[in-house]
Amino acid sequence: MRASASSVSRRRVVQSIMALGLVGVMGRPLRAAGTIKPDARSALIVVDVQNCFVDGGTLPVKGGADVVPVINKLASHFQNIVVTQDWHTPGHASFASTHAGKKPFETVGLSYGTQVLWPDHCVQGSEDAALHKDLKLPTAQLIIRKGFHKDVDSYSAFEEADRKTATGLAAYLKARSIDTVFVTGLATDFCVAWTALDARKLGFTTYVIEDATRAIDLNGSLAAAWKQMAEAGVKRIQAGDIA
Ligand code: VGL
Ligand code: ZN
Repeated sequence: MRASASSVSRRRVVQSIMALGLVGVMGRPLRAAGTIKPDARSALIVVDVQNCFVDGGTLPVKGGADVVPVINKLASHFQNIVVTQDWHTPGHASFASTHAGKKPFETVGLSYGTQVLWPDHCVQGSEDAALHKDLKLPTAQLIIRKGFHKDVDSYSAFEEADRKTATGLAAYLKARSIDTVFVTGLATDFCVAWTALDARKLGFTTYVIEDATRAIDLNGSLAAAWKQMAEAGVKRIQAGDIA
């Protein structure tokens, strides 16, 4: 039996949707696989892929090392790559050990607001603070270190936790005409989220590549971070979405 005109055109529509890879899976937003193409105005930001945040480190993030091969592969798609390092002084204000009677993962009030307290981690110049040995980013152009003021933390790669002190990253990117950032690394719900939220605030088109991140997830912090990022217009994508 010959197909009717309407069934032919319906089939064509279905075929072109399939060809574009626009097949939605369980409520995920429809997006063609491999269709986001970073250009000269795009930068990959690799947040805190350091020994401290993987197994054997001082503040290990579950599955943290799994992001390394994903990020190494993503790197080939980017002309601009920025790497960050959490880079604390000994006795840093974000360390529980600095505050008498406090334990890691409790909070304390500091001059700029509530601070989560962490185990001592990523101390400047230590092996713990070094980049993961398997991270291969030979084309990266900038390493930005943050959290080096003893009394102020800095989850964000753009602005310290006092919400006043800039790291200089925004000016660097803008001076180089970069208007779009793709954020990866550790941890999704702290340094990645704060970096992505600040990027939006500063006017960058902002993507977080979810499978190139891993989370700490402290008291629901991961769900809260994704909600805040969605509200701020951060685009949540997967590594396979990048062409
Ligand atoms: C981070 C907690 C403390 C992070 C840094 O990189 O997400 N988290 N310092
Ligand atoms: Zn830190």
